[in-house]
Amino acid sequence: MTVSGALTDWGACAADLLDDLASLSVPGSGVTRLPFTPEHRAAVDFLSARMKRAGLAVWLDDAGTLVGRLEGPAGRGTLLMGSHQDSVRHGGAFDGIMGVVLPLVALEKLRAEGREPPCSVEVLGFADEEGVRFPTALVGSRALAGTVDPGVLDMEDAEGMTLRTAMAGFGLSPERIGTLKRDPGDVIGFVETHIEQGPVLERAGEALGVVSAICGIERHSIGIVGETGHAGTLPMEGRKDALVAASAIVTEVNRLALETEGLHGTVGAMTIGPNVVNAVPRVARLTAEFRSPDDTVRAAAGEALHEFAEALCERMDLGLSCGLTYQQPAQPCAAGLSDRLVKAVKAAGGQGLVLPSGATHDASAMADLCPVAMLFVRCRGGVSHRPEEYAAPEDMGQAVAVLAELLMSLD
Ligand code: HGY
Ligand code: MN
Ligand code: MN
Repeated sequence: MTVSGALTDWGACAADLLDDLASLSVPGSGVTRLPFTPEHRAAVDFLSARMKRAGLAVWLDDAGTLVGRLEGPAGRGTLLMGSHQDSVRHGGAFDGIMGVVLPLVALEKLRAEGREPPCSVEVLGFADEEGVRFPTALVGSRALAGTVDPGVLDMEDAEGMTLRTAMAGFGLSPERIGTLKRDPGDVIGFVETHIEQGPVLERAGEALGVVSAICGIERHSIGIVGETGHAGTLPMEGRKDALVAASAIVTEVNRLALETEGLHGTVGAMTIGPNVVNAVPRVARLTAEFRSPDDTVRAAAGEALHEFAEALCERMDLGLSCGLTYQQPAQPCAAGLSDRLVKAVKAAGGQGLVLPSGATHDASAMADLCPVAMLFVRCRGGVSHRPEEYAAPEDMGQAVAVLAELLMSLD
């Protein structure tokens, strides 16, 4: 904690906490903290202690969401804040977790100034937003919104462990995730603070921005089965090479996205078998992801890809399984809450820039429960999902001040 007289450098305080949290990771480059793992447990323990020290009541709900609650005046409702604790593999130290730390530090700031929010406040740390370990995502936020599909509990990670088993092993009762819906009558809204993960604020010379809308996303799991054989003796004619088909699908995802306005398409994960240098690949498993601010554009791309894969595997006499495993519609942010954020950003010296989000967030799921707004923090070089991801302490300090003023504006 950096303290100079009565004035605390809240940005430096946040940076110190994020430094500590970044070490709660699988060893290796960047941060790797997947849901329902020892690293997740270490982050929950670290944040719980800090929340208790800030005077919050703390618990872990049965979806694995860490909740820190500051009770406010009766009948004044609750403002929910927070983001996700999980990271991608070899990711950055800010994506998600910064959105748990900054509202917590904002509450510490108000407490240090002897100011009490005019409503109850909860700081939430969702377990799994990235969907890296299991082929689903937003389980925690969807549980609070009452939209979670219990079927996701049977989804498996790469080791064959189901989400249900992983959650039970984390000390949770996963069968209760359908009971966690919050009362919309009590929830004022959800405000998520997040690193921008793009270059817009840096190019505009702005520390903070307010999100207009969050893009939609869908993910497809694709499995291809052919025949293996000796790389030197199996004739080229008529080979049933699963990787040749997978490569054509990767190229098609890229072509669709390049040729369609406002569409992003990515194959980020693939495995092949038997994966040996001198045998023809028999199986290939890959995930194809499409994103767009326009849901019809995104869905059309998903359908086009399915048709392409079916025709290709028919031609090559290969087995194909292709299923949509995750989707989240595009989501505009709420005008009222966003306007309050813009006002607070301007009061902190910013322009109050408003920009769309190409990344997806828990706020999309929370919008089924309550009004949502997002505060973006400048991201150095627009780099994210990489160890070099970085937000400056002074920008985080401004965000803390904005969140504190937003809370006090709810009077
Ligand atoms: O992939 C995303 O947009 C987010 O970081 N989960
Ligand atoms: Mn991310
Ligand atoms: Mn994120």
